[in-house]
Amino acid sequence: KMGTVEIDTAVLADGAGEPQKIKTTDERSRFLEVYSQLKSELLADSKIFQFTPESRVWTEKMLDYTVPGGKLNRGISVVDSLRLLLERELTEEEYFLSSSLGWCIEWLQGYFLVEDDIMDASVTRRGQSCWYRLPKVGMIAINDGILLRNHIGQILKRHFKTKPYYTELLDLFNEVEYQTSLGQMLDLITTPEGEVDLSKYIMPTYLKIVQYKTAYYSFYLPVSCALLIFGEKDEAKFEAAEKILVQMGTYFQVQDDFLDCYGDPAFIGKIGTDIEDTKCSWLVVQALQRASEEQKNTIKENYGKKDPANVAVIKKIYKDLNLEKVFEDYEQDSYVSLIAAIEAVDSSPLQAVFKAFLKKIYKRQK
Ligand code: GPP
Ligand code: MG
Ligand code: MG
Ligand code: MG
Repeated sequence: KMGTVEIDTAVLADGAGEPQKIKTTDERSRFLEVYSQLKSELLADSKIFQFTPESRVWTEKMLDYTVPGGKLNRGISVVDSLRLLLERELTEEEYFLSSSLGWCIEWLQGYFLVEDDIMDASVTRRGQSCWYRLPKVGMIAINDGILLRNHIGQILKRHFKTKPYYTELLDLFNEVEYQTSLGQMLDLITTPEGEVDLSKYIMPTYLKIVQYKTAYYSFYLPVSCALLIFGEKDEAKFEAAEKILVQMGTYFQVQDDFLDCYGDPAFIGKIGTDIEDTKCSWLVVQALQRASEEQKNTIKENYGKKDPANVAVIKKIYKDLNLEKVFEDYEQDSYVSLIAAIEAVDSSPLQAVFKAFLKKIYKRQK
């Protein structure tokens, strides 16, 4: 189902001419084969650790539950980006390397989501119960997240140790994880338990949170991974990528905040908790910019409460303020300004990389 918007066949220009859905399914299953290989390698006994039968079963279940079940946009983008940078089809080795880095990003995402769902007290994720909510898992999920994070180092060591860009790669993953945890900190300390402080929900704070908690790992990281495999040395290319991809990641998180309230849980695979969790969401920031004094008081009294009746009051105010239309306009404006920024980049392969990424997320429904 998710295959319909994923791959820009025109940009890929592989000339095979088969229907897009089949191509996308193939792309996904080829990518998943690499997951199976990386998983088997991690589950094999090594100098570091001899698995007991129980621990091997636990790890395999945990991986299958937390790593491959998402849209795989971030991971597959490494492969797509490398293909666009090289302007040709990938060799077996290039495919394997780029998809392995893609999987490292999916592992990182699995780790973030396992921990984020605990912190946000979320209930569902990717159409199933959050990992920590399974009765047998509970707080073991905290350590499972730590394991996922450490699997990345193992994968990188196994497959990239001899590459000239190994140090840069390790540094990139470390830097981006640090940035994401800084963003997560801002997200969490802007929403303390108890008294709701509406003065915190302003656009500069919002932009800083989302740039750090989402944009770096979701957008800058996949493209930077592709640039490293490609052998890019020019720092200016990475900087151009950062500038545009942070902007794109901001747009992506605004969509995430919008879908938290307006998305269909059955389709987006998760139940929104931003209102209950007092989050500095794009919607509440927009609402406060438009609310009357009376509406502001109502927001203050009802935001951040678990009771569905309070949540409904907030959603009613969003409706009265016509935030759906505000979002529609924002989406349009973001697209126009991103395209303009992309067209100002002085490298056409890089432009193609950015456009392919934008195409995957523009007007997404999940
Ligand atoms: C997503 O925000 C943010 C992350 C997944 C980063 C977590 C970082 C850590 C260091 C654990 P979100 O809570 O809005 O995402 P979702 O809506 O998917 O729960
Ligand atoms: Mg969350
Ligand atoms: Mg969160
Ligand atoms: Mg969210």
